[in-house]
Amino acid sequence: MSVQNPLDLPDSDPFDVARIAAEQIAEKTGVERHDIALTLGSGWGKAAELLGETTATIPAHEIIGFSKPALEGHVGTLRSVLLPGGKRALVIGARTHYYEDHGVRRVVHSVRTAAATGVKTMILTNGAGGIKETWKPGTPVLISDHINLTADSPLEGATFIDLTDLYSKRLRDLAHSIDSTLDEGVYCQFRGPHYETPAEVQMAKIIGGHIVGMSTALEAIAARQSGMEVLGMSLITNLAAGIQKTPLSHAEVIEAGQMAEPVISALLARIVAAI
Ligand code: 8IG
Repeated sequence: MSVQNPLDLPDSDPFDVARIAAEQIAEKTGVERHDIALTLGSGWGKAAELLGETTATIPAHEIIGFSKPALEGHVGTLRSVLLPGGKRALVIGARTHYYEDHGVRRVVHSVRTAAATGVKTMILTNGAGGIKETWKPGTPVLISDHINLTADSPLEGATFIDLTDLYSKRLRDLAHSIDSTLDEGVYCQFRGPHYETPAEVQMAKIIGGHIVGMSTALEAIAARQSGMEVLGMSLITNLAAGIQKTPLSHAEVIEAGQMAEPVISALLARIVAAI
């Protein structure tokens, strides 16, 4: 664990670090406030180009609290995008995963920073495994709720936050008005980085899960704590272990993401334009 990152210092306040990060973003982008933020997970990256005009691109590690990306296929940049309607979007292409073992503060730092830049709508996207057999690789799904199986939380101390309607019904309805065929599902966040065993996938199904992944739930909790409205979307890149008969491979997951990317990115851009 790097001691250079102020989030790792026990007496630092993660919200102070997020405020400084937001000031640095304002300075480097020339944009005082952002309205919408998007975290683009695997398969969603092309949306950055389709949303509007990119007016600034910053390597995320130049901003306080951000880590260098750990994973191939994850672009470590923050972009400021001018949307057609005049709103400003902050596009986060630098996700720190829980399995990287840098602690939850670093996992949710981008979300807290987005809130500190003025963002009211947080869009969290990911690549994930599907439990519903009717979903094919390449299917985008709205997240309707989550089950957090990390046994961790971004909240520190006795901070009680209501998570009813965490994944905004209003924003899901809006997404449905753009594409009425969009299905919804409950996202189960596992710690990873291993994929699940078939028995774990069956457990997730029995407890009410439809999607298995390694991000998003902790970020959504932090987004709600910061008062933002959350829209969550998963790209089903593979059926979960045991649901699909063949073993899971990271290469296949990347390939399914690349195939679906133009279609789902265009869909996301249309949803954002309607917000
Ligand atoms: I892409 O099948 C992707 N991410 N936990 N399980 C979990 N995460 C994933 C999966 C999956 N596919």
